Amino acid sequence: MNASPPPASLSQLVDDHLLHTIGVEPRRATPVDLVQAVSHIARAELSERWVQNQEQERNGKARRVVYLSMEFLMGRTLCNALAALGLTQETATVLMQRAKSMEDIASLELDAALGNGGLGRLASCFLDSMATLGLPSFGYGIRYEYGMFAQHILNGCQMENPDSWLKDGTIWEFPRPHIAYPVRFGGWVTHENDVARWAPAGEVTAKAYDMVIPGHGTDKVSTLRLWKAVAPDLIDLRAFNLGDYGRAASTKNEYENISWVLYPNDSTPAGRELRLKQEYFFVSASIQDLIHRHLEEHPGLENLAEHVAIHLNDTHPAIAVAELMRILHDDRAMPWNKAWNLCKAVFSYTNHTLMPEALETWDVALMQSVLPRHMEIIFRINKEFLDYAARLRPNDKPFIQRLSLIDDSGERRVRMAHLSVVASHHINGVSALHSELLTTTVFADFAAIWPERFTNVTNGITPRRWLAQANHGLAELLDETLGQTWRLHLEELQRLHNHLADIDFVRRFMTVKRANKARLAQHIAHTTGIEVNPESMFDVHVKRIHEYKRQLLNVLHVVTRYQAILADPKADWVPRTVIFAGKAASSYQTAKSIIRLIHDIGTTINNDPRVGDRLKVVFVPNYGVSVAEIILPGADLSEQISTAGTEASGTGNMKLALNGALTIGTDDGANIEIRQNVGDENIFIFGLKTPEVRALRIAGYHPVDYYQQNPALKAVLDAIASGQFSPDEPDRYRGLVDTLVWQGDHYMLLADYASYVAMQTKVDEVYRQPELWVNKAIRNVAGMGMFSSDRAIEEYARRIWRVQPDLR
Ligand code: 26W
Repeated sequence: MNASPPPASLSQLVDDHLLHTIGVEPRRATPVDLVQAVSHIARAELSERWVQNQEQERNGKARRVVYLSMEFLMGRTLCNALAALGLTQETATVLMQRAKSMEDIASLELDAALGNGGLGRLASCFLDSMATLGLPSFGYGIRYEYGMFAQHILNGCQMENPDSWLKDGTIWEFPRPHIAYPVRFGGWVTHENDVARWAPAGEVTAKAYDMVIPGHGTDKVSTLRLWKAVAPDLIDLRAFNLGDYGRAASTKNEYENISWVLYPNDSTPAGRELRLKQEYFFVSASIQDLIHRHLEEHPGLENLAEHVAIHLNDTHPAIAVAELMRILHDDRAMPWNKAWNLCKAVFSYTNHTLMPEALETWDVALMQSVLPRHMEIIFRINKEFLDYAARLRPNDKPFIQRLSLIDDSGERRVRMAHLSVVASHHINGVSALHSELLTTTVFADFAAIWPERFTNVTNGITPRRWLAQANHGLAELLDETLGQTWRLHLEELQRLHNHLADIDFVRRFMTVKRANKARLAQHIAHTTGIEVNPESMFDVHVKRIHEYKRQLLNVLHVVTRYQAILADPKADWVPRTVIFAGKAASSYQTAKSIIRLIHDIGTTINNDPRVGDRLKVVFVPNYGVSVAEIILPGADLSEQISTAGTEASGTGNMKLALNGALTIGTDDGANIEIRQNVGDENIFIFGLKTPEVRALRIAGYHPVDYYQQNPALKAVLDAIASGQFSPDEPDRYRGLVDTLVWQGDHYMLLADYASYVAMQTKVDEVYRQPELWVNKAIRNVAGMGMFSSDRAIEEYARRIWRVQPDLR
């Protein structure tokens, strides 16, 4: 393991950094100074490891994974870095000597929130696992100046504030001023003797900033290289020299805005020119960079596929296919077929959503104007592919139309998912169900042609952040019970089954949960002003706010319970605190309205003296990685209630179960595999299954029937629609209720309502028996071994990338 300096010398190092790097007298150091000094120590160690690692990889001419992702939700770095470097204990001691706690110091760091939700966090968990497994790997993304917006709540409404995470700089990045590439846009293409020449209209420079990703229990690191857009000096200077500073500034901005802001949308593609430019910008820089590094080690590009595996994290980087073709064929004169075969040997692609509205397409005209040569390349790829398909099924025009990379049904659009599939040797979904649905629905025609390309890799999460770091209490208990190796071999949690009857262990498990709930209650009080009782059941629903995730179904249950409590206050109610958190895309009005409804209902219920402690509803603001680290360990019940067939996987479900929460959920995404791993009796599955959802849609779904036939449901919907929770504006939620009762209830909340409410009653019954509950909670933790991102990355490495982990 890692040799770490003893506390005395660490303390000395802290003083040195305070004096020389930060420039303060150690005795007068503020907490901000201290966090900086400690971070510098970790940074220096990471830097050393990075240099060694790069050297080894160069010498070994290692085959590398290149992970292209528009999003990385990194969260804070300090605690993770200290843990990976084996410095946590010593640092805590040194800080204690200075009357500071690690938690207080660590919480001063801002989250790096360069992502929207699950897809971005998955990318960060994967980097952690790639480093830990010693997989030669590079993540590439954008160094957004502004990440995911900060969410504030004003009178129950979501307000978005810019996330200026770089305003004071970040200590964790390594600027690489000499690593820079030109990225070109627009212009036109000419053809001469079969050779295309692209004359671009504009150019921006991509500059590299590296984040070093430490592996745990190893000296290995991985790199996250983020690109910043900078106007080329030349353009600046021309106007500048003419004394036209205004124009110089505006030209500069026009180019540099490419890396300014993360598109805060996880459901509908933005479809805007700036987004397309972002995608091409980071992809082009990354491909140029990987080619440059390849050519440092090899004489040519013929063997590129033997040395790099390029992974597309969803279709956002799919333009990489056309970019690599352009570089190989146009710039380096490789014959088209040879270049295309190389592409197919290099790329692989993960799909993260089945929802048709989230599948990316680009207007052909827009692509022609921003990337004229790439559009031509896509047309040629399409033509050759469709010729091939037509030979397979002659005279089947609808088949060809369905397969085409170009959607001709209206304004012509490029289907980025089709481009990704055609170019990839492997395509995977993110849970068993999702991968199966991919091959039977959106990609059914492709699966008919190339069944061998389609596979599944169920998502995973890193136990280092989501258990060791987020839940010190449980981590310590596991260390004492199982030893420390579960961090790297999560399947060892299985051995907890041997401790189910160990009264001391069980009692300590309960004590840990109780302490985590107290910590969460404090956070709730601090951020919302609402006092909640840690003795009550903490019922947690945290994730992006989206209709398909059905926060509204949870709300229906809450109101049902409220009405039932009022009707029968003397019944033996299990006290519950229902905890929501999550952001709504800024333009997604329905999601914002759901946030407001949660607040309105909370205000009514929390202040109703007839309810007392039996029910509380809170909304924790600004959900993100660091807030999740507080909420997840304090949860008793995990809400995973998407309409069956809509949630590709979910990863919050894994994080909650790993922290000892029981799941109430539908037969959807990774819930199904969680059920298989924890056992049917330790999870509360309800509602329609995917085929039943489909059958009901086909047969004709009439939500109004459910409304009329279920008096409890009707009472709940009537109460919301009539303004019982919004007396100052009685019609505020009529529209929301109408979408359910009268406008088709697309996500079938009303169809699942009865079985959901019944299952919640079962949850209460189990919770009333603390020994039974804790037994199930322990079995959940014990069953989570396969949901480590290490397992997921091992599968990618072996089955998709064919890369050998350089093991520990
Ligand atoms: C272009 C707009 C956009 C941006 C992001 C559309 C769609 C996305 C992502 C697909 C949203 C996302 O985060 N998807 C989630 O990915 C997780 C990791 O695989 C899954 O666990 C979630 O089920 C899936 O919703």
